[in-house]
Amino acid sequence: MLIRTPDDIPPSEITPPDVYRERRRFMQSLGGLALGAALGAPAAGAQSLPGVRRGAMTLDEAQTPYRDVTTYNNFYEFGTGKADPARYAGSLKTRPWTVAIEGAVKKPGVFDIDTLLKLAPLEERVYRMRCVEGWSMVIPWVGYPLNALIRQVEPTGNARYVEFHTLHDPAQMPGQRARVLDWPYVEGLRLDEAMHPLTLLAVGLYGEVLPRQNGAPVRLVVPWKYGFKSAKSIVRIRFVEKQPITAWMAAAPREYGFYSNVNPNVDHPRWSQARERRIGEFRKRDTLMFNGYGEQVASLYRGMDLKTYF
Ligand SMILES: Nc1nc2c(c(=O)[nH]1)N[C@H]1C(S)=C(S)[C@@H](COP(=O)(O)O)O[C@H]1N2
Ligand SMILES: [Mo]
Repeated sequence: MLIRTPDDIPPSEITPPDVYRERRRFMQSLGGLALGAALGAPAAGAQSLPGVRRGAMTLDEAQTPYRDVTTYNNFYEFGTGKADPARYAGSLKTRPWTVAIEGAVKKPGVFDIDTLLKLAPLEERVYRMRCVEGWSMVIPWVGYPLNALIRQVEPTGNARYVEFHTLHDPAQMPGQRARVLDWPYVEGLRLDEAMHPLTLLAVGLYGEVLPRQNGAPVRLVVPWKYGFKSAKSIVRIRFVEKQPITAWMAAAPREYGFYSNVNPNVDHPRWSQARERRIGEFRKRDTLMFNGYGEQVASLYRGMDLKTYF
């Protein structure tokens, strides 16, 4: 994000979701490994997640093709190029995996990923995702509201914010050998934002286990905020009293604030945030306040000057 790339997206092929699914079914019936890879279908052997029900607040908008969702990524732990995560994230070991719950909670502990997967019913939630760089996607996530986990660990009265830490292991994450950010990647939310029913703990997309480049095995999805708030490959969740300093705030405090709510009226210091390019489309769209989720989240910020608290 320190690298300016808002406008250099090649218009990619649009595959309507039903055509996509049909094609995928066809290829699966063929067992078409090479063909599937060529067309950008889920990798053969990608594990589907059973028992996923349709979640609340899910969109009917056309979904960004699987290929774009899984090959055009930001995941600096694997390099700063958009194609790097898909190319290099194979070195990430997603089992065994644990998530430590720490800080101001009555029941701290370490959750195994397979326990976490069964903590609440899995839902499909189709959400808009708006990157601070000026592109957007519509992604069918699989997961459950983060508040299901938070309730289980019982935050104390001192828990006002929640920190999310990505794995720090340069052996598995070659991008961490470069000092683009002060690793590990840390993000944060106010407790009420973390408890909001829109905020997801995601473990899959397009009905399948989360690809590594998208933040396997577990990530955050906060759809009314710029994409960088949605930390990937989380190993630690810490409840704290003071507002965390996130990795992006530490790197460029004038550019990336703690809140980072999608806001077409508050520009990034180096570019406008008024419009966006939906991946797969040519004409730009107007960016919506809170990424179109204002009805659900505006009340969280009542009385706050969003230019000050950007
Ligand atoms: N750990 C970590 N999480 C991260 C990032 C990152 O570099 N490292 N990039 C963020 C940014 S800038 C965006 S836009 C989204 C992209 O998610 P996607 O690749 O699944 O679309 O992940 C966010 N989460
Ligand atoms: Mo982003």
